[in-house]
Amino acid sequence: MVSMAALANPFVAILDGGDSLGDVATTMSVCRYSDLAGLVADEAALAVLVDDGDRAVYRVAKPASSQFGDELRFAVTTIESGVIGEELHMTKGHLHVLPRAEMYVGLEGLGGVLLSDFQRVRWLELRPRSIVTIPPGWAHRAVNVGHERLRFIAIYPQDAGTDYATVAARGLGARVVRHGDGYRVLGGDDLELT
Ligand code: M6P
Ligand code: ZN
Repeated sequence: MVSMAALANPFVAILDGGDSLGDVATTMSVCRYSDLAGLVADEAALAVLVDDGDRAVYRVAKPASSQFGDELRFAVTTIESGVIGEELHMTKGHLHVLPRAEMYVGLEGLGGVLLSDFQRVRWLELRPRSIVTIPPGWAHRAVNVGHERLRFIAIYPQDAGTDYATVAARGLGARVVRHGDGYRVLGGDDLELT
């Protein structure tokens, strides 16, 4: 039997529509334009935005970290609406270090998730009440394609780990750009975009 000392405490978090997780101790991280250097198609457009106040592109609220590797964790991510040149606001994107899955549950706004296993690229729309599944081995990036903020919950194993270097070096094989009032996914020639 597992000793009592080894068990984490169950808890409930209540989303209030803002960044609060109710009574749960929360850590917030903020990603600004400057944090997206090296990841966007139009670095010159990014430099202008960095000089012009370097606003936050997205923020992530998580319960304060736990020490147990076999727990599930969650994060609430809010991506503001906007573009960098033509490219829509997005997360940095990462691959899990371990072969771990993740799920995104849409709360507000219109967006999508770009996924790549470095052979194939997938684009899955993320809207309120959508559940996007990210299998192990697929790098992933969320994109806000709407005109309001995009907010979603991510649920993943605590020990998944985030490898940013692979996505920075190889990209995700596609970019999501504003097209009229909507958007378009531009895929690389050598990749199957489905
Ligand atoms: C989701 C989850 C988090 C991630 C966040 C921002 O909430 O996937 O684990 O940190 O999006 O994405 P990134 O880490 O790629 O900046
Ligand atoms: Zn992830």
